[in-house]
Amino acid sequence: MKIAVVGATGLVGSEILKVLAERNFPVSELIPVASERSVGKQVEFKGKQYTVVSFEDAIAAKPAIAIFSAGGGTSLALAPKFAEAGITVVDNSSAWRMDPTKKLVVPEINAVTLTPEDKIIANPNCSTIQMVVALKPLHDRFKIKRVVVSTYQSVTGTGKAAVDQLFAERTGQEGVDKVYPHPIDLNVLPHIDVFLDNGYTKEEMKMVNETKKIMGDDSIQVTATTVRIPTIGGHSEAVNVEFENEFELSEVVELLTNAEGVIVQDDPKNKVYPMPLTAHGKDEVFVGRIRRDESQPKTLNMWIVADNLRKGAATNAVQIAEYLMKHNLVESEEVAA
Ligand code: A2P
Ligand code: 11C
Repeated sequence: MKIAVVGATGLVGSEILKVLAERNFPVSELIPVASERSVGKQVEFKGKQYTVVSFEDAIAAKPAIAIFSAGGGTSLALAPKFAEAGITVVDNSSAWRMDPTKKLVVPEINAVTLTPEDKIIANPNCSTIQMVVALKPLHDRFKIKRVVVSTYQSVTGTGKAAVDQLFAERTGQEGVDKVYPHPIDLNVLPHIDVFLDNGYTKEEMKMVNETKKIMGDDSIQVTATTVRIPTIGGHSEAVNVEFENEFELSEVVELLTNAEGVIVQDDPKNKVYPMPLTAHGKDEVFVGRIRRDESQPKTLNMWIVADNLRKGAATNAVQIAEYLMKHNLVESEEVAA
């Protein structure tokens, strides 16, 4: 299957290339796309070099699927052009997520809703994806009433320039562009994306709104505080969940242990719990510190960690592409033949 990766030179884009290769996605032709300034550059895929092309050339090559990770503005401008040409877009940006005509997909939860008419499919925000993967099996069993989440998010969520800022601060390197308004090394910023009129950040409201849409349940109440920390391996989340129904802790652990895409790492006596260092490069969502909230009934605390560039972005997008291919939901000469 011909696959275009728009934003192939970026952090998520490079991860998409890695994940496509690792999962042995049957790529008959890779079409890497980036901004005009990168056209002609080389990217590596499965040990071979591929030349970055313009979006016009990518559309002309008629891939079956284009996985986008080039920012919201680029997606708004370019995804419809790909879709009009019959190419199914899986978009990592926030551009289309809350559009009621677009699906917001985490394969373990709602890929079954996809049809061949879905030409622009939205990939949720990384901090939302890892949370809902762990929440869904619990919601199905105990019905979630309210979620209070605080995040500890990796600088990789901001892109290459942010990783450069962190390491420049750490090594004293001068002349590197600053993408955060304050130092990030040895610091913590309670600020991800822009502030909105209600005092929350856009990242916080993504967690509120996207959770309801993916779970297909507007009654779930979510409140979030999203925080950037100087780490690179993944995003961590302290999640407090209040259920409608009473639960047994052992059943929570059992449900999470059996949940697709979840690995329980919960042996605090032996100092076993999820961390960004150990989640780095992995496709699963790791859950630990599972315990009852002793301050009120029917309420649980847990700690969720995942590599935001993998399950939070590249892996989720590639899993959507795998689902589309497996269920014949895209226009592809290879599939039709
Ligand atoms: P480029 O490398 O040419 O700037 P990151 O978030 O890690 O900074 O990556 C952003 C990705 O989006 C890069 O691959 C970048 O390409 C790409 N990109 C930015 N603007 C456009 C655009 N207008 N068209 C296509 N790709 C774009
Ligand atoms: C971050 N969650 O960590 C953001 C990055 O809506 O896809 C992803 C932004 C998005 O900064």
